[in-house]
Amino acid sequence: MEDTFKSGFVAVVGRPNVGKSTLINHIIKQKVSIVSDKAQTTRNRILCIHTDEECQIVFLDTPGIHKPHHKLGEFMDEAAYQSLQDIDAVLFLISGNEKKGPGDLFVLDKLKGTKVPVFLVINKTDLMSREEILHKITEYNALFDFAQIIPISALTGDNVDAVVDELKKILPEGPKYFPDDMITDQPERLLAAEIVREKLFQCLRDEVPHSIAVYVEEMKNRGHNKVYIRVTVYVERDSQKRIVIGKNGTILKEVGRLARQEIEHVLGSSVFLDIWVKVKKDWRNKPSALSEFGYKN
Ligand code: GDP
Ligand code: K
Ligand code: MG
Repeated sequence: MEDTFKSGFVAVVGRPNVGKSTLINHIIKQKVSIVSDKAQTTRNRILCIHTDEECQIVFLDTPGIHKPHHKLGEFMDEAAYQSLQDIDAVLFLISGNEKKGPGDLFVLDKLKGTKVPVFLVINKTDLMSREEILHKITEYNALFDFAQIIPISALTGDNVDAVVDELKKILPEGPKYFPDDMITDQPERLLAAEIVREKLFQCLRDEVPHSIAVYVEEMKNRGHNKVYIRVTVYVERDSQKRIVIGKNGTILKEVGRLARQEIEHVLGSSVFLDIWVKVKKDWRNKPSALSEFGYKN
């Protein structure tokens, strides 16, 4: 029998903090190295590329799959819809140790129209009993016609290989789109901005203002293995600025600490992270502001 190489694009979706980044880090088993400086938006980016002897899987982020708000919501929603047209499968992640919430249901609703296989990944099984895992499977089976349900722990790595194996089964025959050693196309700036944005979501949880944009203003080397990064967090109102900064600056300090750690890990150098919060009124409804933030190209 002839060996055929398989390849394809897989969208990774799920509300914040379900473990998408942790899973991706585990799949590529090394820190993300930067391979390209090509300008692109944050709308439909490559999270990572898995390549082995049999297949290449390009994992894509689809940030548009969350509740639309204002103009930004429209742009992102369209992009999200587009991205669901050109892919071969969807990985839908949930936190198995938490009750399903509106965030999970919203994402699931968005997936209803897709024609490609949707895989449910029940993450954080290290925090669950066997009974709880079985219960989750039954619960979600009733909601959607999943191609497969895969319980994993992205943290411990338990059953993560099954994700790649199951995807491999349904991928079409295809070429190697990217070189073997390329594992992401994210420019450093966007990566840094994305990490800060994630930590904001993590620290603010439900309080996170919908109108938030993170922009890396400056990124430069400062001596050997030292990087200075200046980031601006844009919000629409003073009240939102106060939320982001937190009482006595505690929230922003924690965001900075967590983001710095992760950026250092990703870049492999020590980082001085300088985060500022600025109010830019109604930025989402101004097309000029949108293009400034990179949502139009
Ligand atoms: P994302 O927002 O979906 O990308 O989620 P992250 O990958 O950033 O993970 C959010 C939090 O959940 C982090 O604190 C992770 O360490 C934690 N986490 C992710 N996967 C697991 C898991 O399998 N088990 C446990 N216990 N924690 C996890
Ligand atoms: K996160
Ligand atoms: Mg993430």
